[in-house]
Amino acid sequence: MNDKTNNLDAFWMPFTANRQFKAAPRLLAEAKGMYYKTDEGREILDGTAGLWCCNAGHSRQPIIEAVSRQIAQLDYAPPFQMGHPLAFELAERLVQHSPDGLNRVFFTNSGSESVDTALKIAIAYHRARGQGTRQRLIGREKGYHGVGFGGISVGGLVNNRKFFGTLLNGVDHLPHTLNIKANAFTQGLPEQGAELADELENIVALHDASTIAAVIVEPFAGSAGVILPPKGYLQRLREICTRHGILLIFDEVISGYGRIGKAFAAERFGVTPDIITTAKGLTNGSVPMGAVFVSDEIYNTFMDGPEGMIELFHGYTYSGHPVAAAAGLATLDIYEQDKLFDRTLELEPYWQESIHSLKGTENIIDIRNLGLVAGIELAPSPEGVGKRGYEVFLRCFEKGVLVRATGDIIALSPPLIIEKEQIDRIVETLGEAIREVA
Ligand code: PXG
Ligand code: PLP
Repeated sequence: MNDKTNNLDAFWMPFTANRQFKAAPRLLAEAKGMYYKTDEGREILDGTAGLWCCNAGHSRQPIIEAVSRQIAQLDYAPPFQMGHPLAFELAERLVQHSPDGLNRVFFTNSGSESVDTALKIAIAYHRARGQGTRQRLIGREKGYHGVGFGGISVGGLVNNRKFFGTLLNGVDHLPHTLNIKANAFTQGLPEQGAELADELENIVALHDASTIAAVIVEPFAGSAGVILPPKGYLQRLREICTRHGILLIFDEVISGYGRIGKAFAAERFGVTPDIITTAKGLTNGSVPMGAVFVSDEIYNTFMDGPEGMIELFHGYTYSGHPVAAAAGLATLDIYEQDKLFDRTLELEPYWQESIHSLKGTENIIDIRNLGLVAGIELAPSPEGVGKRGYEVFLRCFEKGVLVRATGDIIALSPPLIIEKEQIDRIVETLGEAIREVA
């Protein structure tokens, strides 16, 4: 075998410019709390909670211990027609945090699988209650719902779609809600744009409600560069869905588990969907796991046939994996004991003020924030879209701060354990990097 660091050829990296990366790799070797350490021993302040997932900070001792204990006691148990206690315990614990009425949990291994699961449940639900013509799925422009065929079909990021054929049939899209002209530099939710939800009425008029199963949206769009819902927008979507018997799915893979100061964005926004998809923060990023929260009404509809019948022909080898379940339980303990969701709300004003202090910096054309999330949008460089964003990301990494660039938008989503001095450091570093790259 080759020596352990030098041969990077075999691993085809996801969503990465492989040749560029392998020519100048950035390798993370350790993590603790708010910091990564590179393979060269450089400390990197984590401004992104990994990839929006390590909400309680890195390598938390209770999670390490729970996972170690569990793998020694029960490494794996089949989830089909068999069970193990921790999966039931985790589901029970999770529904204590979910909105009223969403008391059933289906386990997956990722956000993409959670989305696929939710879309399939939505279509099968309508069929189970005699409305099998409801098969259409409505997503939104700029939406990100993972990379399965279902998710990219309802998703609205063109690069994630255009290379992969014809995708699912019967999908339509709402318009996105980004309107920099009207809402630039708004702190928190934008005032303008609730009426964009009314576009759903036009889609319903076009296809007829009897053909539509579900609408799926991120409560705020993460991957597309932090696009927030205008005030009243989600309420309107909810009303229109209810009026037409269409299920509303919130994809909370990023917004869940405290990112905007409540267990779920549904609670923060006061809008209850019929299904919530989650992953990432569920196990603090430590072991892959996703969870789909489903309303009692949906679950009960499936529980109607003969008792010996399998009600849903769907599931994963690793649904409710014991080691992931142990990680999930330990993660929930930390969220609860450290009151990290409340902490997020408490820090939000400081975060907002700090991030918006960058206003006026050359090339920043918008700043958006909510909870412990921010999107800083840069004017594209004349040399091409995404170039400036990538350069800023690199500079920040060289200066010891991890940020995320999607195109020319810098997204920030630090662990919820962040301290004010660390917020200052992220904002200062980012400001410097943006000025240097100008
Ligand atoms: N739905 C949403 C809303 C997401 O944000 C997924 C589904 C898919 O989850 P998995 O676990 O299959 O990756 C996501 C994932 C970014 C970025 O840079 C965001 C995600 C993944 C990778 C990068 O913003 N979100
Ligand atoms: N492909 C094959 C050949 C399989 O046997 C299985 C599961 O048994 C799968 C795919 C699905 O794998 P998973 O359940 O891990 O999603």
